[in-house]
Amino acid sequence: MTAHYCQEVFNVLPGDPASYHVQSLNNGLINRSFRVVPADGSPAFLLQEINLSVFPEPEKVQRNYERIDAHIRASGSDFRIPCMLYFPGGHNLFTDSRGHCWRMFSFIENGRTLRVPSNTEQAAAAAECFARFTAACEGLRFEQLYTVIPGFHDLALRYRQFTQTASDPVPARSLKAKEMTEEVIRRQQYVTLFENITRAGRLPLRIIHHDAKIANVLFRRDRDEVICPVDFDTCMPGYFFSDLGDLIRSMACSEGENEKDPGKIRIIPEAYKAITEGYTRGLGNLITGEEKQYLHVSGLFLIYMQTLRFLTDYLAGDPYYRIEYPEQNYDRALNQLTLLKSLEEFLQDTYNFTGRSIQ
Ligand code: GN1
Ligand code: MG
Repeated sequence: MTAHYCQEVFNVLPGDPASYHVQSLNNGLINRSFRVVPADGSPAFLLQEINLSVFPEPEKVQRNYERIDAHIRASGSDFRIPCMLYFPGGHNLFTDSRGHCWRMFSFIENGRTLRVPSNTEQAAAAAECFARFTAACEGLRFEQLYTVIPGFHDLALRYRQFTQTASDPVPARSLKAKEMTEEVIRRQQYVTLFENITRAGRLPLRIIHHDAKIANVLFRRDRDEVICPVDFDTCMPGYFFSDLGDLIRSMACSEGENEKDPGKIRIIPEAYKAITEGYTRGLGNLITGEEKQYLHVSGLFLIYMQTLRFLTDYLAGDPYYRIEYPEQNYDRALNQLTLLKSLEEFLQDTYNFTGRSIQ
């Protein structure tokens, strides 16, 4: 899937449509991304096809990006996010004749992404960077952003979606997932805890990235420094634990989320500590006493939620996440459940913390 797939985009861009060199970047589970190099020597750019079944209103996603970018630039912060590029006529989206929807960003050349961090400094730097992003968004009024996916990180909603799907699964899949389904149901206490914490209004709403995994961090190629986060499609008001939890999920784990062998998966204690410290540092004096008190629920909530989401998708016949082989969502769910168990043990042993010990 390369130049031919994107051809209509090049027809509307200046120059010879056949002169664009296209490289597929298979890094997301939702959108498709390409690095495009124009033959005339102008800078490469990132071309993305937005997944319309996940983002049925891409104009809102684009508008959010523009508002966030404008706010950060005006705030005086030195924080930067990639530059959105425009199609002729000043449009930030292009829809081709098949109904595929495209957008462009400047391509950051000296960057790299990691599957797992290779040291705790990387993990701390990435965590601090997402918290600094939220801090840089301070003052942006929530009404200025569209809620692109309602209930996106609502654990209670994700649990309901799971139970509904589990009661009417794709035949033959529920048997294989029986044990995992039971393990997930046994942890329903996390849903209750989530409801107690969020309904009590004890935590401040902030602008949260909502996909703060390591794959969405650009590191410098030549040193362990973060350039910026990427993939802002799900930026919406939310709670700190969403980003801190995804950071723990993806960076305090010995393996990536596509690892098939659960025997290799475990929490890395030093990384966990580096991430929580880095995130706290990045929020600076914005962090509240309640956020500090609930710090350790972050990883539990998000890893549990991701287990539910992969398992739900598996039971439903894979309508949501892009897969490379038939049982991949099962393997991903098992990967996350294994990580969750390892985190539960670690939190209990290190901080005497269980989800049950707080109200
Ligand atoms: C999806 O955008 P992408 O592919 O990085 C998903 C996240 C999940 C993640 C799991 C819009 O992220 O919520 O945590 O996969 N994004 C959406 O890796 O559902
Ligand atoms: Mg994403």
